[in-house]
Amino acid sequence: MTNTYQPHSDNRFTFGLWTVGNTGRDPFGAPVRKALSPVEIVRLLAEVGAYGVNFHDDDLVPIDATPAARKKIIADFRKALSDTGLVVPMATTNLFGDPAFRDGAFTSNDPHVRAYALQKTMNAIDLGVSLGAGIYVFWGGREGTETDAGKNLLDAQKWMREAMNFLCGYVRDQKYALKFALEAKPNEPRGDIFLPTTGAMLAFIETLDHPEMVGVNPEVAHEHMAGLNFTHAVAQAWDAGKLFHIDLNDQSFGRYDQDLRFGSHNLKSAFFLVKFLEDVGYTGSRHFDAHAYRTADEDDVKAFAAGCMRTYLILKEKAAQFWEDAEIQGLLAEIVADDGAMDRFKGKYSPAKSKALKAEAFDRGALGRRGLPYERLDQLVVELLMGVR
Ligand code: GLT
Ligand code: MN
Ligand code: MN
Repeated sequence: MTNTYQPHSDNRFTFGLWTVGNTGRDPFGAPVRKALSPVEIVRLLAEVGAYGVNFHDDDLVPIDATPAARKKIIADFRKALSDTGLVVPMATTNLFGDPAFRDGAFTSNDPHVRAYALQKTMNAIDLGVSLGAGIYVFWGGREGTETDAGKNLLDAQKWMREAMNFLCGYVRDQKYALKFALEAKPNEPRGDIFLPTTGAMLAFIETLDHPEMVGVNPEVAHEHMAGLNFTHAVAQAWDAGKLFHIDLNDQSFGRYDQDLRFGSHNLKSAFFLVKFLEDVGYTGSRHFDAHAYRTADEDDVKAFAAGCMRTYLILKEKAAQFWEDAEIQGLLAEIVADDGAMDRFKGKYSPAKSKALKAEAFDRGALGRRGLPYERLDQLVVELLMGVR
């Protein structure tokens, strides 16, 4: 590996404790790797050059830990952070693992579960903030249904809104400098998860009491599972000023949630994503929410983590090359050419403009005869990615 693609703290590359800590357990088989302690994971991430580490409350402190055990775990974790220089930019709550959440957390039909979910989240927010988190992710894996016979869908929306409003109130009350990032997923583990896409989350946010505190955490795999274009979702979030965090991984369409190494499946869409993030100057965490193949041993897990970051950096270099490539830029200039003749119709509505536009004669046939060299342009991008340009 060359040094050019060495991760740097400016890249804001982060991993969750649950990502490199994944033991390979799946619905069909037992763990294949030993469970690493949070301290061991921090050391592993430091070794491969990551910037930060994120966690769910239960990843760091087991849900049934005694107060004494909790204290020791947190102290050891803090020491590992200061020994390695890793930071904690994001934290989140596990609202899906415990059997209590079998029918959801904030949208469970049981008011006791809904109240417990709020309590668990407030405690987890305290923990995350105490370790430095500035972003708090909400992934509602169990918020959904298998059958719509048993849940009032409008109540579910209302409960979700009330929970977010309550927690925004809590954060404001504590004077925490913390923002929320909502992560959508269409299904798995529920048959259908509520607010299944980034677009749905963006619309929901506008119904909250404090929309300015809440943005999104789009995940590559989750939009790809639904057959959607992830970069388009990210662009919409960016345009709305809501791209607070991002989960990078990969996924092939029509499969279960694979959480593959970034760029390992669809290199071309990974390229357009990296290009977008670099073009707009996204400065948030680039969080890899992925895990190694079940065939991996500990060394291969390190190769997996290093690979996520290296692929990102290589694609970043390719994105710069895209802007420097004269032939590509020539075609782009041709595609977006503007002779200025339509300037008088652009921008805000005015009665005079609408009148002039209605009177304009358009040559519809000529408009339709104009071809666009997208084939040539795309082939150049493919060749750039294949390393022959
Ligand atoms: C879980 C899920 C991810 C979420 C994590 C945050 S946990 O692994 O598959 O997409 O981002 O709760
Ligand atoms: Mn996922
Ligand atoms: Mn995720």
